[in-house]
Amino acid sequence: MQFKNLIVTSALTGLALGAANNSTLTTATPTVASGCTFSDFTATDSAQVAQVAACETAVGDITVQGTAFGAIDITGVQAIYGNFTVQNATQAVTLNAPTLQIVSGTLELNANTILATVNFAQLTTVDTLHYNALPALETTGLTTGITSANSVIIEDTGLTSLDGINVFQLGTFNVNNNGDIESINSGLESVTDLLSISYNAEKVDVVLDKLTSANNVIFQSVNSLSTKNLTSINGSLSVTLTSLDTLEFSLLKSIGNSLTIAHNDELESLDFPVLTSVGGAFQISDNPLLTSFDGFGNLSSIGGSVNINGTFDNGTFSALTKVAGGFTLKTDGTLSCSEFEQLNSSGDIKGDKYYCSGAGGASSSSSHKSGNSDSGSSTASGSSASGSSASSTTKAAEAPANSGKVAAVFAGFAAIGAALF
Ligand SMILES: *[C@@H]1O[C@H](CO)[C@@H](O)[C@H](O)[C@H]1NC(C)=O
Ligand SMILES: *[C@@H]1O[C@H](CO)[C@@H](O)[C@H](O)[C@H]1NC(C)=O
Ligand SMILES: *[C@@H]1O[C@H](CO)[C@@H](O)[C@H](O)[C@H]1NC(C)=O
Ligand SMILES: *[C@@H]1O[C@H](CO)[C@@H](O)[C@H](O)[C@H]1NC(C)=O
Ligand SMILES: *[C@@H]1O[C@H](CO)[C@@H](O)[C@H](O)[C@H]1NC(C)=O
Ligand SMILES: *[C@@H]1O[C@H](CO)[C@@H](O)[C@H](O)[C@H]1NC(C)=O
Ligand SMILES: *[C@@H]1O[C@H](CO)[C@@H](O)[C@H](O)[C@H]1NC(C)=O
Ligand SMILES: *[C@@H]1O[C@H](CO)[C@@H](O)[C@H](O)[C@H]1NC(C)=O
Ligand SMILES: *[C@@H]1O[C@H](CO)[C@@H](O)[C@H](O)[C@H]1NC(C)=O
Ligand SMILES: CC(=O)N[C@H]1CO[C@H](CO)[C@@H](O)[C@@H]1O
Repeated sequence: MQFKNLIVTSALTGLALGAANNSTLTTATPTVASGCTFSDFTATDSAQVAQVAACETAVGDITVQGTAFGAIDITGVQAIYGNFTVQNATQAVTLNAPTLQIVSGTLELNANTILATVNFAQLTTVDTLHYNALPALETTGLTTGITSANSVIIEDTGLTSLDGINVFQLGTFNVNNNGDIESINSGLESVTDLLSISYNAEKVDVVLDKLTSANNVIFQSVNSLSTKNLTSINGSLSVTLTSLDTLEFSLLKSIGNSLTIAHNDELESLDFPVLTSVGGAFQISDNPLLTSFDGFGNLSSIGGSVNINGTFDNGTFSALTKVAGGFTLKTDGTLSCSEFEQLNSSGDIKGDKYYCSGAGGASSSSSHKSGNSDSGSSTASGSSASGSSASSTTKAAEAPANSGKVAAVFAGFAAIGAALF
């Protein structure tokens, strides 16, 4: 009894600290019927699943796995205080949990290769929702929808759209490698750690119009993107390998770390009208149809280095007064270097390196400018972010969009990881 109460209490505490936004569920002490406290319980046959299903409230970590079931049914279970995992149930076609409302730990569906129907009709609360390797699953089964969670990770599924994620704030929202997904539409307002939408179907349309604040943000291989309300990104923003023709962040005021816009084959215009500062590196590279980098009319400060290449006819930074790192611009369009030479000679580029090659030829200098230590703190963080984004795009470029998905996704994470230091 003592043991049981301890588990229940700690599960509830974890939930309350983590994600809870439903006082009814989180302050009530669950009544646990006898036989409903599990300790690392693994169900491999239907009788064992029935043992779980007999519990309105179950406490402990429960795993269902193996080839014994075509259907997994836990109708009757309302709350699981612990983790609930269904993995490697390779014969299961359906998972029925119509009464389940809360899983205080991780709810994970993993490597269930023919699972086609999931019923989580009343599920609203989880700490982490993780769908992985579910090629036959086309809909989430979240009818009411998740309203309270810390992390949502959806990878390698057959989902055609992602809905039912109606959470106000998440730590992690990571949707990757879902080859059939056509739309991602969420009412998320804030993502405090990582927002990553990568390598899904090329046609995926992403709508995050309620999102106002995020930390690290990765958009890779998306077809369209709407982030109308996004005003601040505390970490880095990376937009790569997309088929966007225009990239617009109409309310975005600041990016805490680096900005990377690279390998977007159809990108023709950029619009960041109110962006005033980029805390780390600034990189625009290998976007073959982008002829202008006008669109940063209010950008006054870049905390790292600038690296821009392409076929630019136009491009200006009319408000820029400080670049903490070096400056490299290569264009084979009609844009000339004169404006940037002025920026350099007026001392606004604090880094050691200045290089510009444009319509009028190339000019460069690399010197130890007095009063600037190249290992100063802000410069150092800027240049480390620059190094990591450069290596990430190099890897992405080596790996063709389809065959190298996993490697490039890891490269993206490596870049974020490095940028955090
Ligand atoms: C809980 O929900 C209410 C309204 O639905 C919202 O105002 C509040 O910020 C939420 N709290 C958390 C911790 O998400
Ligand atoms: C909390 O959960 C209870 C039981 O599911 C539900 O009736 C109630 O509407 C929920 N409250 C909120 C604020 O979501
Ligand atoms: C629940 O799952 C998470 C990750 O999936 C794991 O870190 C944690 O240890 C699990 N909880 C318990 C009590 O095993
Ligand atoms: C998954 O199931 C197959 C066949 O039953 C088995 O060979 C394999 O080891 C299982 N993998 C895991 C991770 O349990
Ligand atoms: C932007 O956020 C505000 C405040 O949350 C909201 O009223 C508005 O509808 C949002 N805009 C869009 C396009 O969703
Ligand atoms: C970003 O930083 C601001 C200021 O420190 C903070 O208020 C906000 O919650 C942060 N947002 C995220 C999503 O981390
Ligand atoms: C453009 O810049 C990036 C990052 O510095 C670099 O990796 C890439 O090779 C450059 N591309 C061209 C065509 O110079
Ligand atoms: C700079 O931002 C202000 C609003 O803060 C806006 O009115 C103005 O048009 C912007 N300037 C440019 C050049 O985009
Ligand atoms: C850049 O500015 C520095 C002075 O701050 C100057 O020494 C250097 O020659 C300039 N480089 C070019 C290519 O104009
Ligand atoms: C949008 C814009 O400013 N376009 C200009 C780009 O540069 C050419 C000359 O190189 C101008 O003619 C365009 O008006």
